[in-house]
Amino acid sequence: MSRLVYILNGPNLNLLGKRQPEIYGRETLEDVERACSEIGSANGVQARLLQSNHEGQIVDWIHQAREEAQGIIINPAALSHTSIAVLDALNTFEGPVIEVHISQIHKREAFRHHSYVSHRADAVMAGFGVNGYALAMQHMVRLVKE
Ligand code: DHK
Repeated sequence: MSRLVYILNGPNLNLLGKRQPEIYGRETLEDVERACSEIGSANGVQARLLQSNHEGQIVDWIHQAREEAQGIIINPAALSHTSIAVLDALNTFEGPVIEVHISQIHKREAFRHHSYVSHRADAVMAGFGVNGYALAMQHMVRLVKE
């Protein structure tokens, strides 16, 4: 049976590669999608990367994932630090959830140190740059095949 993993991205990540490259690097979400799809297809797992600047859209995609995905990788971006709605939505999802932060949020401003999403995430990546998505995908393919 083929497996599907959602890779959800929150506000401002559409500008990845252009936005504050000294923090987030020069690679784009398209590069992330390519890297994760390669890892997925080598392991019989499909990756679907989605990005929105709107909290409700992220919530709706998590509900959609309940119906068709076996795992979620999520970079909630600023919603990490503010959104109980995203946390509640993830709590309705039964499969594995991996949270990704491109930057090392614990080294940054205090308001970035707490993530609501971490209350649900089974694993958290921070500070690996965009490679954090690929590392998360490598782990996720193992989890969804178990
Ligand atoms: C991305 C953002 O947009 C910030 O709001 C977070 C996160 C950190 C990241 O490192 O990927 O605080």
